[in-house]
Amino acid sequence: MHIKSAHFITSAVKPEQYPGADLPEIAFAGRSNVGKSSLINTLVNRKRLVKTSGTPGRTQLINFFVINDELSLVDLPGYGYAKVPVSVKKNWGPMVETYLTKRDNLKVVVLLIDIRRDVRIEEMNFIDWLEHYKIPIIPVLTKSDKLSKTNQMKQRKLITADLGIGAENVVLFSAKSRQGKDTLWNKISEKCGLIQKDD
Ligand SMILES: Nc1nc2c(ncn2[C@@H]2O[C@H](COP(=O)(O)OP(=O)(O)O)[C@@H](O)[C@H]2O)c(=O)[nH]1
Ligand SMILES: [Mg+2]
Repeated sequence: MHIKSAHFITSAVKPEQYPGADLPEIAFAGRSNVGKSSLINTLVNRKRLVKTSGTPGRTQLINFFVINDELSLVDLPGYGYAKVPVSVKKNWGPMVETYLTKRDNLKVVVLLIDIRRDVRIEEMNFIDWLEHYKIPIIPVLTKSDKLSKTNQMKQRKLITADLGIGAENVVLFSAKSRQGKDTLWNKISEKCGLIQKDD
């Protein structure tokens, strides 16, 4: 994907605050600290389009970005971070569910899971829920550089078995080495009906 422009558009907590819905949209979801901001920055070749978090789980807003005036990217607030106040946790579900069910231009959810971790109940519930609403998912295993190639393959096998999908359906990604960047763009482009122009 050749990135000509990448802009922050707005932050929202409710539908009235969402920007227009005329571009195909991709949402990114995952637990706090999974590497979501870093993944988005890597995808769009920007160091700080999305802030990487010193205090994970604090940003409880839905952030919208536009890429090349042709694609909308959405950074969903991370879930499952223990230090987030209960009041903030309570808002996460309804806010994200409203977004996911009401956004007509949403094409796919990129679901991030740390390659070193097990699949937890939150992720299983979230996946069931996305499937129920027929929202396509691209699962991504983040921070692949933290494991040797052998352990990457082991974890991929374990995690995809837990998710009940084929091992080839998951993208191994590293913001550090950029592993998986082109593969992920290809999958996103396919879901959004974009014509791929490589760098
Ligand atoms: N080694 C390594 N560290 C990463 C990678 N992606 C993110 N991190 C680190 O993980 C922490 C959380 O990253 P961030 O992108 O802010 O996660 P977010 O909370 O999901 O948005 C930061 O310290 C990042 O530098 C990666 O691919 N490899
Ligand atoms: Mg973040």
